[in-house]
Amino acid sequence: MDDVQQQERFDALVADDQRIEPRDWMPEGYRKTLIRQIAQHAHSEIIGMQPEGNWISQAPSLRRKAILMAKVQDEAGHGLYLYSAAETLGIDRSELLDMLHTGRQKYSSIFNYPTLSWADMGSIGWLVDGAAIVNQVPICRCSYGPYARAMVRICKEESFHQRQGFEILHHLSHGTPEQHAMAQESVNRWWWPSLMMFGPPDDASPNSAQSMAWGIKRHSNDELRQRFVDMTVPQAQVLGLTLPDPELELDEETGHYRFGEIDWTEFMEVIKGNGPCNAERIERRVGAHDDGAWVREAAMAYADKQATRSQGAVA
Ligand code: BYC
Repeated sequence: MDDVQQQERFDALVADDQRIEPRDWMPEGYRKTLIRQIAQHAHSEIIGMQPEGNWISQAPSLRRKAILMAKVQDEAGHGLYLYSAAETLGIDRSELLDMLHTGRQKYSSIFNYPTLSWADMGSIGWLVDGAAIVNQVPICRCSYGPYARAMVRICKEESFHQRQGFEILHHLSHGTPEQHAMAQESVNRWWWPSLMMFGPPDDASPNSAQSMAWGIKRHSNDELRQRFVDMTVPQAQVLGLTLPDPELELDEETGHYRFGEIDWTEFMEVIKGNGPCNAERIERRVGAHDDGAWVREAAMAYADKQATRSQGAVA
């Protein structure tokens, strides 16, 4: 097939809601966009281990500690599925990590905020994982097969994460007045950054139109943000907590909640690297990567030895 026929076949597969697989021809822009988004997503998962990892040793009970450890391990696993999905596009994991470490690829803005209290484990689970689910469920229908399939398992695990965060906050909110205040203070800090996770407003989102035409994104940033607000407001009522937005109000006509203006200047600063914890997160990630060099070397030496053995067996 010549290039025109290849493009026609690709367009037909996307239009017909079929999956594009690694060996299929794809436009260079499609490949690059997927690498950018999947890598950013993978980086978010492994950087996202840090804010919660900081609380494992301070969890209030053995049960809470075991649950938090399992959750943080799940996030490592999500990173691994996603790096594997990105590698099917012809890029090496070490290159992706190098781009993360040198600031040439992004990770989610949300992980540049500090975790100041135990209640933050609840807010991250309820709001951050809640936002992640709303964003990621449609990616299970992404046109690129390996990304879509990775998302199915990730979304199942994220649902558990969201529930455990809700349960932490429910417990605190219905506990002592001090516990309730801790939960409320935490939700106050995480609400607006969670809304920013969905990305810039549609009229300032340079990638959305093309990504939607390619079936990588299924909904716009604003659509998903609205869906998250509509889902979360009733849950806050069940928790007995308020959301820090005086403009939050149900629009009876549309059935959607209206909400206040998001501070997009803060968002831009955070994604440019000037958030409260950007430098700390990257420094710790690079440190962990350097500390793990011996593991990678040992794994390579073992793989080389196995390969030599099996060559010997064939000979
Ligand atoms: N943070 O044109 P736009 C999780 C960037 S982790 C940082 O709308 P796009 C979890 C965007 O990359 C959640 N940067 O972009 C883990 C672009 O810059 P570049 C991670 C952001 O790609 C552990 C520029 O702004 N989830 O679930 O069409 C524990 C213009 O934006 C952000 C994913 O990654 C942001 N929030 O749409 C708990 C989901 N938003 O790249 C939870 C997959 C925008 O051109 N990703 N930017 O330099 C997506 O769905 C899309 O990439 C986005 C952005 C909706 C995030």
